[in-house]
Amino acid sequence: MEDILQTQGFLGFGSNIGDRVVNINKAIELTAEKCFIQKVSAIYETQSLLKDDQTNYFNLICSIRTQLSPHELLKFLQNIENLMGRVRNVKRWGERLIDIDIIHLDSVILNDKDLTIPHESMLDRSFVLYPLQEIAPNYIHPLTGEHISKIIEKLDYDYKIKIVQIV
Ligand code: A4P
Ligand code: MG
Repeated sequence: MEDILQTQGFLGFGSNIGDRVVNINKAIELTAEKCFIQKVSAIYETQSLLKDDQTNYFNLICSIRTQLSPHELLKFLQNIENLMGRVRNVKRWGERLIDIDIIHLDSVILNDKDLTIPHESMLDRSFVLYPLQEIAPNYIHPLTGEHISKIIEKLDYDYKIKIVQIV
């Protein structure tokens, strides 16, 4: 019964300040307090969206199951960002200690002032799509109906994505 109530989804983690591996691992550990972590992708290094002189980002996707509603999940994840000391930058797409985005939640289609699911920019972002394909190779986007491999094929730019080898 409990399992039926759980939503399956994908979260995206990003960091480009401080020890990026430590930050992402810490954020996953805190996420696990209210979400069952199913699969975790490798860490991918990418150039910033602004293609400016910010430090490269480390990005990762994980699949989860949770009993939280979409807005409860957003609040919970924003609490983690705050708890970890994220300072919100006035500059759009400025650097950040940790960013946790809800990429997809089951069949949830939502677009209100606080939350858009699936994540509105996921189709253009190599650092979402490659790790998502790694852990969900049969992923189909709920709005376009497209297979993940097709979406990746259509990407205009890959933000110089590469897998980070952790030693
Ligand atoms: N929000 C709406 N939908 C969602 C969702 N699905 N998941 C709202 C999470 N949040 C969602 O987010 C701003 C508001 O988005 C929230 O209040 C929430 O209600 P934020 O984390 O406070 O600020 P932000 O992340 O700076 O905003 P924004 O514009 O959403 O930025 P993005 O799209 O998250 O991009 N470059 C690389 N290489 N890798 C990255 O991960 N990330 C960003 C941030 C910039 N450049 C990057 C990367
Ligand atoms: Mg964000």
